[in-house]
Amino acid sequence: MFDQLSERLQKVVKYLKGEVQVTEKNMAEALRMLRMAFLEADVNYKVVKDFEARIKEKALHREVLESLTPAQQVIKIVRDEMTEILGGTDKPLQFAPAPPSIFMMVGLQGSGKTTTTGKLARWALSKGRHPLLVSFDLKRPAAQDQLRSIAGALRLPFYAMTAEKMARPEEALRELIRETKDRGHDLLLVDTAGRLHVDDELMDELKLVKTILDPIETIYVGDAMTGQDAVKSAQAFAERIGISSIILTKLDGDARGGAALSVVMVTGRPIKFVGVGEKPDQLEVFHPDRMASRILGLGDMLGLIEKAEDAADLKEAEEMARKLRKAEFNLDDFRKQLGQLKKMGSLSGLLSHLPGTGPFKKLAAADVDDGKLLHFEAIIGSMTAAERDNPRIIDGSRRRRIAAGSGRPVHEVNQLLKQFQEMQRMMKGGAFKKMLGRMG
Ligand SMILES: Nc1nc2c(ncn2[C@@H]2O[C@H](COP(=O)(O)OP(=O)(O)O)[C@@H](O)[C@H]2O)c(=O)[nH]1
Ligand SMILES: [Mg+2]
Repeated sequence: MFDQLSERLQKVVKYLKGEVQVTEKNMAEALRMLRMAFLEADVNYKVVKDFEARIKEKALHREVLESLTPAQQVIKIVRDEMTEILGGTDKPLQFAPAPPSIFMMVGLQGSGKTTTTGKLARWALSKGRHPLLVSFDLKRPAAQDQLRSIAGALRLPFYAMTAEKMARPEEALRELIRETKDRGHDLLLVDTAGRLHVDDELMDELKLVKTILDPIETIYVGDAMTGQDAVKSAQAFAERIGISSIILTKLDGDARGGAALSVVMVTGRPIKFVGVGEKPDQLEVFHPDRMASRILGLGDMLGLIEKAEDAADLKEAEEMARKLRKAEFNLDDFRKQLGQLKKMGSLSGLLSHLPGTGPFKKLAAADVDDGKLLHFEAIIGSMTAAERDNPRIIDGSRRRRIAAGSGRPVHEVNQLLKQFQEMQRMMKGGAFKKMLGRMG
């Protein structure tokens, strides 16, 4: 995957690593190398130009991260920009609030729609969904059989759509949705016909189906090996039908990477999965940041970059550890802890992975989910500074006031205080101090 591009970009990384200082001269050389690598990878020209401009700008005004050399900082900028090009943060597929969720697959013929429909069904199954598969490719009889046999291999039901039914498309599609619900499916995966090129007849047909089905996801499936052609057709589908997500297939055979590096910027839609082979399990969730690091061959530097980014968090964690040792831990600290739960996993979760922390396992099990986290924050937010500092003064009437102030029931206030006390009690206990000692 992206071997050729990766090789070229890793040369740039190596070049920069060899430089102690970032000068105008070596920066220009690095940018030249980057530009060449991208153009040779068949990346959209405009994307390359924007990318170069942003790297230049950021390198000039780079924030100084201690523990990274100037050259490493430039590498980090390149990585961050590549991540942006690939879509930035992870954007998972959407599911409808009221089932069934409908995913409609669109794309040119041979792009991998039918295969990917099967792969996606398998993935959804592993996430506890109950998909139903249907194919709207009615002209080629083989298309129905292909999806039917994919469904069979997954032991999933297949809905047989026919040209006769589709003579009255509105009725046919309503019946399909009714069937989906009646059979208890929460996900309908709709495979569609493709053409060798974008044509009006197909676009009109797909538009009609989309209007009636009103899918929560319209997924463009593109063959990465066709490079900029896949990008152009993605753009056409985006403009004429409207797409919400992209899946690129055949990345296993794509050494250049031009489609992946252009399609998000050109269409404004995220890549959510990539196909890396013909087999049903050869579908990978797409993570822009990991992909950027992989292409740049930054396995070794990744830890370093993360460490630099985490430096601030680290300082805070050290402060927390000091408080824990002295058992000065109050509700303000507890709140900070809650805030970091999401980011780095909870303290208790962390403890549960260490040897000799049996007594803390219970606390780990009591971890709060995201919704509760918000409620707890609201509750602590309704306390006075004195209450946060010394929760022992929170008596019955204070509990009722806090509950009213935060819009949460009293029992939840009690629950929070109990959880806090439990944590405090454990920290004061000998086992915890011994363990902190072992951790250094
Ligand atoms: N190597 C590889 N082949 C793939 C991938 N996805 C699909 N294919 C192959 O591409 C061909 C066309 O796939 P198909 O699903 O029939 O495309 P459709 O016409 O869009 O429905 C088939 O031979 C698939 O096995 C992939 O990720 N990697
Ligand atoms: Mg097909």
